[in-house]
Amino acid sequence: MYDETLPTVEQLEVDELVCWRVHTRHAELLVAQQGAQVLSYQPHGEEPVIWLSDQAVYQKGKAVRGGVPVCWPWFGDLRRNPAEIQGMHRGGPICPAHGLVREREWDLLGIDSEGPAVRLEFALDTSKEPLPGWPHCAQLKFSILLDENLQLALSTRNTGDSPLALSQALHSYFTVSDIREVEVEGLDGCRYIETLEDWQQRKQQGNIVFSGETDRIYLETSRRMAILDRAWKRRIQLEVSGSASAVVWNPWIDKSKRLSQFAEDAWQGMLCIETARVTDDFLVLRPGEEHRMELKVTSKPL
Ligand code: TA6
Repeated sequence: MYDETLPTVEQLEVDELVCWRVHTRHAELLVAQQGAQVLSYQPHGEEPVIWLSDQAVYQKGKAVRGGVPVCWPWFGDLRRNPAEIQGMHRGGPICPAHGLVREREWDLLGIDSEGPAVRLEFALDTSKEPLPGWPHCAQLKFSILLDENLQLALSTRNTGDSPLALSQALHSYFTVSDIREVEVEGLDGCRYIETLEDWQQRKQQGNIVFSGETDRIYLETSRRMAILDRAWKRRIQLEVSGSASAVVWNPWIDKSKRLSQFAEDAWQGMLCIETARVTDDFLVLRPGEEHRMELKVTSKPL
C-alpha cells in the first residue's frame, strides 16, 4: 500500500543554498534553487541514479559538484566553442567553464503535484538579470518532473532583437557500481571528438567501455542511450529530444586529484553523460525563436 501522504515537498537550506526535497511514491529528489540544479535523484529501493559528490560544497556563487549542472550560454571552455558563440561574449574577466548560469539564483516559478508526480519550474531572464560579459536578452526555463522517472527540460527563448548563438548541456552525473565494469550503449557508429588527443575525430565501435580518463564529444547522436550496469543489475536509460550531441566524461585517477569537491577515488563510482548542443550541433535562435531540450532518465532492472 502506498503512503497516501505522498508526494511531499520540503524547502530546506543545505549550508548556504536554498533547496527543495521532493518525496514521491517512486523516488526522492533534491534540487537547489541556485542553478536550478538537480543535486540528487534516487528511486526507492535503488542505488542513487544521479551522483552527488560527498565532498560537495553548498556556497552561493559556487558550482556544486554533481547532480545535473545547467551549462549555458556556452559549454566547456568558451575558447573551444565556435566563433559565433565566442562572439556573443563581450570580453571581460568573467569567463568560467560551462557558462554563467549554474552559479546564479534562478526564480522558482512553481511547484505543482500532478497526481503522484511533482513538477518544479525555474526561470532566468537575462534582460532582468544581465550576465556579466554577455549582454543579450533570453528567457530560460528549466522544468523538472519527478514521476516514475525523471524528466528535465531546458527551454531558451530569444527575447532580444538579434540572433543568439549558444552551446549548452545538462551536465548529468550518474552513479555507477564501478566505471571499469559498465558500458554505454546507443552511441555505436557515432562520430566523436577525442578532446584528450588534440580533439581528433574518431568513430565509436560498439558500446563505450572505460579503461582511462575519458572526455569525448559525440555527434549525430540518436534519441536513446543507456548505461548498462550489470553489477547493480540495472540499465539507466536516457531519452533525449532537441539534442544531437552528447559528452561522455570520467576523470579517472590523475584528473580526479585535480578536481575540486571530488574524492580521489570518486572516479570509480560516477559517469557523466551530458545531453548537449555543442560544437557542430550548437544552437542559433532568431529573435522570438524558442528551443527546448529534453532528457528523460529511467532506471530499469536488467
Ligand atoms: O563535460 C566534461 C568537462 O568539460 C570535463 O572536461 C571537466 O572539466 C568537467 O566538464 C567538469 O567541469 P567542471 O567545471 O564542472 O569542473
